[in-house]
Amino acid sequence: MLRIEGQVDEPLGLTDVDLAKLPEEYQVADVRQHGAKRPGTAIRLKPVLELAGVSPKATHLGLHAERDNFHASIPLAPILDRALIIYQSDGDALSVDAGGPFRFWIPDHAACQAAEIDECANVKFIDRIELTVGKGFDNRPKDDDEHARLHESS
Ligand SMILES: Nc1nc2c(c(=O)[nH]1)N[C@H]1C(S)=C(S)[C@@H](COP(=O)(O)O)O[C@H]1N2
Ligand SMILES: [Mo]
Repeated sequence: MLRIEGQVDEPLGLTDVDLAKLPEEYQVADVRQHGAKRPGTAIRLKPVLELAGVSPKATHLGLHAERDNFHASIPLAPILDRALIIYQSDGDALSVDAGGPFRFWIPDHAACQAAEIDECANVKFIDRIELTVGKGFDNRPKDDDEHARLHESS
């Protein structure tokens, strides 16, 4: 289940099956078209946020992965129209090997450490998306050494 909460009218919990039922126009059949290495079906972020009704006060999007305690908080405006949530592969729930059950995907992200919206923000294993006023909790690596250590450990 993927929870959408924080600065929203109505907090939601969505399964991959719920996301698959959203209109075809919001679906991306294969995220490899958008630079992903592994196959996967995705849904556009914006209609998912619209289901929850995002408060106009919200400025940042928190991407929370309890599984490995990895969290990112990124500005909402620059990614609202392009970010995707990868949620299935071949009609099945996305496997952990592919970053599932849900993986955030920004098609034209910058390299890690290059900007706030970077490859590190393509958070795997997300269970919660949190809208916040101002930047929220973020424990992405802060420099090249931390980033290198993260890659050694995973
Ligand atoms: N939950 C979680 N998401 C994560 C990371 C992580 O350690 N945990 N690493 C990030 C970094 S630094 C990179 S480069 C990419 C790696 O994604 P990949 O495993 O698909 O290559 O995932 C990003 N998302
Ligand atoms: Mo990375």
